[in-house]
Amino acid sequence: MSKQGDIAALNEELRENDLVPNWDIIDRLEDRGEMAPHVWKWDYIAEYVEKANQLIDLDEHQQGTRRAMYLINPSEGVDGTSHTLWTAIQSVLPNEVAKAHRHNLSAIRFVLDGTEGAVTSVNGEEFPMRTGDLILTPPGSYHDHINRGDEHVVWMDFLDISLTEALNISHFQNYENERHPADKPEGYHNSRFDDLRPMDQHWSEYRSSPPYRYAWEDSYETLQKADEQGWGETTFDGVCLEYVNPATGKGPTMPTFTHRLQKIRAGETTGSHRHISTEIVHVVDGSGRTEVGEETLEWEAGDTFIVPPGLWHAHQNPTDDEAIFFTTSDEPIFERLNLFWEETPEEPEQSFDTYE
Ligand code: GTQ
Ligand code: FE2
Repeated sequence: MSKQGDIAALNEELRENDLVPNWDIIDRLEDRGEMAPHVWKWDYIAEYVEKANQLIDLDEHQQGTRRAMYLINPSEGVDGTSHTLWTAIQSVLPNEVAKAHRHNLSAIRFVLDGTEGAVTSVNGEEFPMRTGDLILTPPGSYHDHINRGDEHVVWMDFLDISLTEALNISHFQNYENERHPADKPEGYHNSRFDDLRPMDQHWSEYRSSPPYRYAWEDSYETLQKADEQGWGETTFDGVCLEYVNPATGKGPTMPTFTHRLQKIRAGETTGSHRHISTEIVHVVDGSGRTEVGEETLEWEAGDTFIVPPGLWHAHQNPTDDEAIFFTTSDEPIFERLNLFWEETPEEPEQSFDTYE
């Protein structure tokens, strides 16, 4: 017996009563925009850093304001750098303070142009900001940035703002004073996570990595050792190491995102793979290109590019010099939700996925 009657009228009546019919919306659930590959070039970013340095006076803005510019994804439907992360370029001038606050967002700094005397203060310890350093600001930790040097300091921020916005939980709180007291000696946090640790050390103090500084000279030296000694080699990412949580010795770096240091050797072309996670790649050194889906992204030192979810990609370094990447991935979110997948030419993804 076939059904009869006015479906459109029923649909309308349902909506008037705060009900939505599945039979009218099911097609739209997959109708999202696709993120396109994109490169942000350092040459114009550097110019805008200078302009912002000249125009923006932090003291004329409210306490939590930063001289930070977000790398916004031009793809429709992406509100931020990716669906999960916001990346910013931030600068602090000599004698300037970016005032104390805290938030439930996870944040990290990767220093692009370090200065003697520039520090980020996290939960009572001042961490020096030298070029190439990675410094963690776990959720809930008070932090301010201060520059006692003679030159500006410039770094990249990575925060999980797209995610906390989607979950409607972003929360910021200014500290009662401009600076949070920095009463801990330099090296306090790193020392606590060294090879020898207190007998009663409990990790519950932090629900993520602690405040921590991965000094560039150590990170880079380890990457070079990994290459020379033949460990850390990967099929798709050159020589690739993860910045681990010092409390557990394992990744991810932060609860919702993780960081890697990569080396694409002179003349190397990596294998091609794809995954549901998004990668934001900052080129620390070298030049080359990355094939992402149908596009070829050309990059050089200082540039930042994005590898969208679900697109096949391979890195190429056709030059005689190494290329170094500081890479950020939101893979931990998918891992924790049991949603992660990766596909390689040899191992096709077995579970169904929505990308063709
Ligand atoms: O430096 O504390 O780019 O709280 C965005 C939010 C930087 C910071 C950002 C922040 C900060
Ligand atoms: Fe902050």
